Order: sequence, then structure tokens, then C-alpha cells
Amino acid sequence: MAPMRRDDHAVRAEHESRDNAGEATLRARAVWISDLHLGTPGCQAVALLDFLRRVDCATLYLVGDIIDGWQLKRQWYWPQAHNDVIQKILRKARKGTRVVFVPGNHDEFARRYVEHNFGGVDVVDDCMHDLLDGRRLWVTHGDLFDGVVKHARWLAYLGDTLYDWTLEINRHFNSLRARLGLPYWSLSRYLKLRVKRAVSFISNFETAVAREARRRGADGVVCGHIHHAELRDIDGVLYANDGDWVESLTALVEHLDGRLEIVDWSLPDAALLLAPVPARQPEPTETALPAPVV
Ligand SMILES: [Mn+2]
Repeated sequence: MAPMRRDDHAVRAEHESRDNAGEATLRARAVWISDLHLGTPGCQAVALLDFLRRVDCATLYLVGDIIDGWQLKRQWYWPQAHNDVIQKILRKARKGTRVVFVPGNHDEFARRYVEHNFGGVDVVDDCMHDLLDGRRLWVTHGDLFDGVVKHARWLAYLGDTLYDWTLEINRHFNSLRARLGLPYWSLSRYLKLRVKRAVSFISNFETAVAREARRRGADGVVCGHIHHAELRDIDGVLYANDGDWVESLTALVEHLDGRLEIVDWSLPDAALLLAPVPARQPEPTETALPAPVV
């Protein structure tokens, strides 16, 4: 209907003028975000909208678990802010940002559309990103390595409280064993070992992903999936995890000068990144920034 369309245009025009109100913007070569989990109450859509509004990049990588199809199948949850995130991303694509979507396990429905383009968004299984300095990064969600981390979550829950319980259970368990003439066997020690292993699952994941990146001839890897932002060297391979927008509100950014950085949007200092970058002048020196409060 025509009147509806006019309304849509009016709303959009209003949004665009608000967006172009001269707010400081972070300009970057590339930005990676993942694990937004749109369609779940956990998604921090408002913070994400704020981030997307303030960032302007040549390439935006959506590194999986963008829309949580698993949750939506169970229960429909789709507030306006989640719609706004999608609209914001599509608008970036219209305005010349190259948007690349690498589906994850929670939005595996999109894997059927790999090698297609929707509204300016390229859907790919995985891809390579060329850094300014010439290094190549393999971009993948990371669930390929689930074999490594499969047991991590429930084991992690065994943390504090349950561990105390196991000590108690262990006592009763072993007095029973003794009555049956069986030798002592430490349930708590057994479980503690498993929990310790859960902690190492994260590092196992990181090592496995980095190793695969090297096998593919890349200098590094960008992934998500485990909701744990990280940027470090693993045996000569750059391991970058862009984190998530459920708990940590993080993104990976390749600045215009080629510097890679994890931006933590939950920190008030994140605003420091938004100092407008002059076109052909050196960046402000560090002394221009307020001294950190220790
Ligand atoms: Mn995932």
C-alpha cells in the first residue's frame, strides 16, 4: 500500500539524518563481529546498535551466530532493536560497506545460501581476509572444532558449588565402598580433573583453530563461537577471536593503519577510539589522551 511505503521512507529518512548528525566515528579497514544471538533476550542489541552507528568500515564480517535460529524455533523473540540491527547492517551494505556473512552453528540455516548474495550481503562458508601488511587471515565461525570443546560447558558448571557437593558425596560414597570391601576411590578428585580439563578446553580450541589456519596457508585466523575475545600469537599463528554481543560486547577491528585491536564496547574508554581520524595527518599522540587512572 502506498501510504505504508511513504511512512517507511519517512522513518528511514529520520533515522538517516539522526545517523549523520556528526557523531564521532571509528573508521576502519575491517570489523569482525560474531555471536550476536539476535532472537534471544541475551542479545545486547542496544549496545550493538550504538557500536554499529559509530563505526564505519570498508568490510564488515559477520562471523556467525548472528541470528539464533535454534532459540527462535523454540520461542519467537524479536523486539524492534533486533530488527534495527539487521536494518543497520543492510544499510551499511547499501552505502558501500562490503558485508560478508560466515554462518555459525546457531544460524546454520544460512549455510544453504552459501555463495549467494542477499541485499548486498555475501554469504560464505569461510573466507580469507588480506590485512594491510599483507598477512592473510582465515575467517571461520569456529564450530568446526566443537569436537574439542563439546564437553566444556557442562563441565564448567561443575565449578564451585557442585565441587563442594562432590566432596560431601565422596565421603558417603567411600564409606559405602569400604563397607562393601572396595578400595577408596576419589569421586571429587575424578571430577576435579574433569573440570581442570574443561578450563584447558578453551586453550585446546584456540590451538586447534590456529593449527588449522596454518594448514590452510593462512598467517592467522579470526573466529568467534566460544564467546571469549582474544588476540594473540599461537605458535607463530595469529589467533583472533572477536568475542560476542551477549556478555562481553567486543569486536575485532583492523584500523586504517593496519593495527588489529579488540574493541571492548562495555568499557567507557571505548569512546577514546572514536576520536575523529584526520584524513592526512598523523594520529594524535598518546599524550593527547587523558592519563589512565591507576
Ligand atoms: Mn557458535
